[in-house]
Amino acid sequence: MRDVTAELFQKIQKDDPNQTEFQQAVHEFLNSVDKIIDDLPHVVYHKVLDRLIEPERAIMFRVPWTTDEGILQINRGFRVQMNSALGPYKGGLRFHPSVNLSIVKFLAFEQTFKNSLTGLQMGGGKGGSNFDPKGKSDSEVMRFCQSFITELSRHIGADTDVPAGDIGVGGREIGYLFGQYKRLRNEFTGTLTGKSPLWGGSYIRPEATGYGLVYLAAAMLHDKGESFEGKTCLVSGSGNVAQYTVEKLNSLGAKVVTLSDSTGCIYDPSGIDDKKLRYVKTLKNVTRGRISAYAEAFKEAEYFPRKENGGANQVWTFAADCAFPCATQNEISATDARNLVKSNIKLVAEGANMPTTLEGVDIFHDNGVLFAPAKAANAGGVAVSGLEMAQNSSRIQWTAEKVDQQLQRIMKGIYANIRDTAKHYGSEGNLVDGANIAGFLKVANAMIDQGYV
Ligand code: NDP
Ligand code: 2IT
Repeated sequence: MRDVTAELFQKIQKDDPNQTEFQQAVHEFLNSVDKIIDDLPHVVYHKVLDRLIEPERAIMFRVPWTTDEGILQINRGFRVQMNSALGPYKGGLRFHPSVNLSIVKFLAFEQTFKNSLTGLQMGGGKGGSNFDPKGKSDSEVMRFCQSFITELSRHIGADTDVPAGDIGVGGREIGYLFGQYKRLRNEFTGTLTGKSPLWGGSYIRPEATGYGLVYLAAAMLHDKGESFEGKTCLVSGSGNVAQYTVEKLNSLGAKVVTLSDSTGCIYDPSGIDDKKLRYVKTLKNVTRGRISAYAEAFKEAEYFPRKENGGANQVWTFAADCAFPCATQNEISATDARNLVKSNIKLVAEGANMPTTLEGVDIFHDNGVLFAPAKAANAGGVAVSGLEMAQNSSRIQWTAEKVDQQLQRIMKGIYANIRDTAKHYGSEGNLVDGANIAGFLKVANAMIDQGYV
């Protein structure tokens, strides 16, 4: 790294030594920006860089709630309002026991550039809680959501900050959050996205991240004269993003052979077809069971419990053409990346946020794997959230076909932008550089126009 970027990185290491996920996201970003910073007007862009890594605002609050047995509970809530240069803060809420300030900051940082790449008017933010929805009743989740939004409602609004879902926050939670927000404010506005299309949501929002991921990956393959027809694919996770990734891959003639959750993974060499996918959707979205049940329902599949104490992630050990990490951050280590390269993987597209470690990304690049970084590849979800905001502002609802067409247009546009930006700045084929540089320049130029705030 050059002096300016190295100094910035040392600063965040010194200021927040425990924020390892945030440091990782910033490190990857600075590595890309480093390649162009000397060619930009010096003081101007340096001064923007040091503002970009500091959230405009970070809110932390307590969330008191009670169990069905009446036992008093407490959790921590967060909202990091990272950057509003391009529009109201926009980004999801994550409910998972691992959530802390480092994770919310890394997600809000990534979100800022992702939202910029969509071409829509959205700033970057992220929030959540260390609340664990697993094993909680519907009424416990409802009381938690009502308490969470009671505090957060002071800080958000349709023109201020518009939250949505992420890990542990889907349609059920958005409904509970929206209902309480409406009572508190006495207004029906588009302050949350991911709402049901019955009452203000956009068609295709649930599908958007997975579909968008496959649209972008298809555009990459198309550039090489290839398609998904007949390709074997690995997908990790089994939640929202994973489910709709499988659905779109199936429709394009690919065969998906894996899914996973935090307890282990399944391998189904005959492929997770649409009938089996319906089973997964019920298992995960309705009965909220474990993926191990898949191997009991379908005898051709095998279940592999997750190994304790690290080691290789089993999902990435099966032979395939393409891989789609759709669970969580750092689920592809250097060892996992080497395993994928050994089995001749052609393409890796990130559905989750930052699922590949920095070493893993280098291994893919060094071995000629087509690699689509999260901030571009999974932007379809927030893009349709942006379209939901537009529909809410104009108080109309578009058809599913219209939203899907817009999503395809946006994902193809993102791919062309990051491919061409990488080439323009001497990093041809490196879409990590393409996404970081394109995202950075748009946000930075807006900040300069607005007086470096
Ligand atoms: P869901 O809660 O619907 O599903 C998450 C899946 O990942 C579950 O299978 C879960 O397993 C697994 N998982 C979560 N945490 C871990 C962990 N620490 N170790 C192993 N497995 C884990 O979330 P989404 O599908 O919405 O999100 C998945 C990823 O996609 C996240 O990185 C999210 O940030 C990203 N993303 C989501 C978007 C969206 O619109 N929802 C948009 C863009 C990105 P288990 O059930 O056992 O916890
Ligand atoms: O990481 C993400 O882009 C999301 N969780 C979706 C955010 C949104 O506002 O739709």
